[in-house]
Amino acid sequence: MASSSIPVYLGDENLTQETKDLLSSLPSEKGWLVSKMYQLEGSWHTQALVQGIVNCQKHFEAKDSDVILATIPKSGTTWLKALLFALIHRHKFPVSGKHPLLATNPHPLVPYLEGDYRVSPDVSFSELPSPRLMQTHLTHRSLPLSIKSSSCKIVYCCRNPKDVFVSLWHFGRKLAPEETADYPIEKAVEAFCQGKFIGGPFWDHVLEYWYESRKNPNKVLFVTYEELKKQTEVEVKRIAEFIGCGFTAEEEVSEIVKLCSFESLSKLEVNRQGKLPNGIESNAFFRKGEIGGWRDTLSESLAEVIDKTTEEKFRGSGLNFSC
Ligand code: PAP
Repeated sequence: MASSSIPVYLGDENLTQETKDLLSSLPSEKGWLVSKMYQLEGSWHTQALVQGIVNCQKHFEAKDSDVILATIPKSGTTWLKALLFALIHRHKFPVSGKHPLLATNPHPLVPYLEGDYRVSPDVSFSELPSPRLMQTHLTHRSLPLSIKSSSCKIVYCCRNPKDVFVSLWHFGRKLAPEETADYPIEKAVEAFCQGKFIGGPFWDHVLEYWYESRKNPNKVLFVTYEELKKQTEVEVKRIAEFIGCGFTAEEEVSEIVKLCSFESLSKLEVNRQGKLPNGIESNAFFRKGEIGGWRDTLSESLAEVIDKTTEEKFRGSGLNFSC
């Protein structure tokens, strides 16, 4: 397919010669969202993201006070961005007031590290209030060294792989209808299980952070979308404690939970209409927001294919997803 049909945010503008040289040395494949994706350090990315990752690895300097949200796409990024933003800034922005989340989609409120570095290495996060809150889809192994060596905190959220796949499937069809039109779901499941999708493989991404969280629980907090959904207040308090802004006995956590819930955020005008600065429609990040929502998209046999791969990949790790 001609590159002119690729949405702007997946395009190849602003690529430096250095990136082009690097891209020509990387394994590449046709993806189900983009005509071509490239494998860098074990994961698959668009060409623009490869440039963003390299820039970010070279130039990003983490501070000890930073909080980094890490996810593989479709695992709860939007929800956690909202929750972490509301938690960290709850004294500056009380829920009872004119909260930024009422007027702005969670994505622009929390910078996307390697995404912001796509166009240029000259990125400054100096305008961010302290503690700085940023988000990444990078694997643990690809994180800029300063994130690993500083005392900054990493909150990692994962989600059951069938819901991740289905969420990604619908997102892809909405974002790039022409690119995905001739991509049958059976082929997409196969690609997902082989790890060949933007951000994949799922398994390695999750396992790397899972083991890191066990090795270094003060550095990496492992959260699941499912637990967050089932006992939101408990999990939100645990996250707040971890990032150093725990709740006092008098403080109410329920207001933040309500503000950031799927029901509240998805109804807001700002999340129903318009586009984000990167050109993606704001409402593309709010679809169903359920546990086990995969059932209305995946046949039993395709679900089994993902289950079987999950079982193989997670065997012996202590991780499993039963929903
Ligand atoms: P991203 O990584 O591309 O930013 P991400 O936010 O992780 O996407 O995933 C979107 C999913 O989170 C959607 O799931 P679904 O397709 O299964 O419905 C979206 O509905 C869900 N989601 C968004 N906001 C919330 C929220 N506040 N609470 C629960 N789920 C949410």
